[in-house]
Amino acid sequence: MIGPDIVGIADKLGTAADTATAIPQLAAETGLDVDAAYAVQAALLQRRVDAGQRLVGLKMGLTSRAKMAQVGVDEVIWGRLTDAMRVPDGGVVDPAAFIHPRVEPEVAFLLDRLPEPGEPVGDFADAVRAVAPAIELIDSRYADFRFSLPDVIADNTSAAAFVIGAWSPVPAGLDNLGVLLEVDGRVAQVGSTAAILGDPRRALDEGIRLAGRHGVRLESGWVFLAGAATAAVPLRPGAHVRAVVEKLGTASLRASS
Ligand code: OOG
Ligand code: MG
Repeated sequence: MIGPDIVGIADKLGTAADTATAIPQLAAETGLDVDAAYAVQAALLQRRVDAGQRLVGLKMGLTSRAKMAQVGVDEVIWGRLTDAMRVPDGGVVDPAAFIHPRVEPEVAFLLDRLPEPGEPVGDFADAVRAVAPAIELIDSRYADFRFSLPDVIADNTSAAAFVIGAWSPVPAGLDNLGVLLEVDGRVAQVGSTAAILGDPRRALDEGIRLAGRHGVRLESGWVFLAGAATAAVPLRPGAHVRAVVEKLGTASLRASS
């Protein structure tokens, strides 16, 4: 049996991102299962590397109930981050470069010494050099921001851009820190780091395990986004967005008008 056209599907998704043009969902029609969807994601990353981008880390998706409920998919997923997706803290993004951008508050880890594949993160403080508040800008390439599990995996879990605030040493407890997402100075979402798999540190264990299944090993110096603590909100032109994480500080971005 001939399987789905992995590179052809990656090209469709890559072009949709490059031209900020939504496409219809494609997993059902092309017979894409979860494994084939991760193969598409890898091909999509290769396309970016061929265009001169560099892999700088991984991101988790749907590690909180709020996110699962918002998109109607209830499996933890992971995606890839490149240098071109990084926006400096306080930087400006052009919403017109995206299809229907949304922003969400996250916790980022700067990876240090990673355990061997298959080994759990024994001492988190050894595995992680620093932690920071972050904002992820997600932009599903599918029309109406609607997708199935393999669709969203193939689409690199809607990854589009990210902002990381100042790094700090890992504090004693990360499991119940208050999280706010502010838009134009008003609170748009309220949550807690407890929403991220009970403790964002668990997201790292999951990331190592799930990416390991596809032969991807996390590396020292990589950024790791643990997943949003709250639902995402649409990014409107001119908006000023700030994520605040108790003890860790803030990360912000502005959308040009
Ligand atoms: C999928 C990506 C989810 C998160 O932090 O949960 C994600 C989506 O919502 O489009 O990045
Ligand atoms: Mg996210």
